Amino acid sequence: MASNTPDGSNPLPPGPPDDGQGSVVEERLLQRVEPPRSYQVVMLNDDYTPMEFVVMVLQQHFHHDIDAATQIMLKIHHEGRAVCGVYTRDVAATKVELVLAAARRAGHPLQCILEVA
Ligand code: TYC
Repeated sequence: MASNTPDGSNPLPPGPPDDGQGSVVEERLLQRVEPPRSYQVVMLNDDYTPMEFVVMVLQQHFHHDIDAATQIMLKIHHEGRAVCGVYTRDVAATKVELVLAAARRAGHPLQCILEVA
């Protein structure tokens, strides 16, 4: 923007350009804002973590009811993995941390990971 004082400073705040005709032209800037990426928390099977513990984790940390939690636990048990939930990155990362901390505290090797959904 051109300055309009001798010392080069501009006392006016930046704003829409003046077209010199008494009207103001506002430029429309093309803004593309990408939606935030989604991240899925995936739980992995192992041979040692008790089924009841996995169901409890799915209820407490992912807010599944007992039936859904049991279905997801059985899917992990049979297929090796299942998605527990889909979140923004920070929420998903925090859930992974909390689940791993709870599992270690209880002495279980349960693993869960974060993947781009
Ligand atoms: N496979 C475990 C067992 O037989 C149960 C289990 C399910 C473990 C899901 C981990 O993410 C898991 N006790």
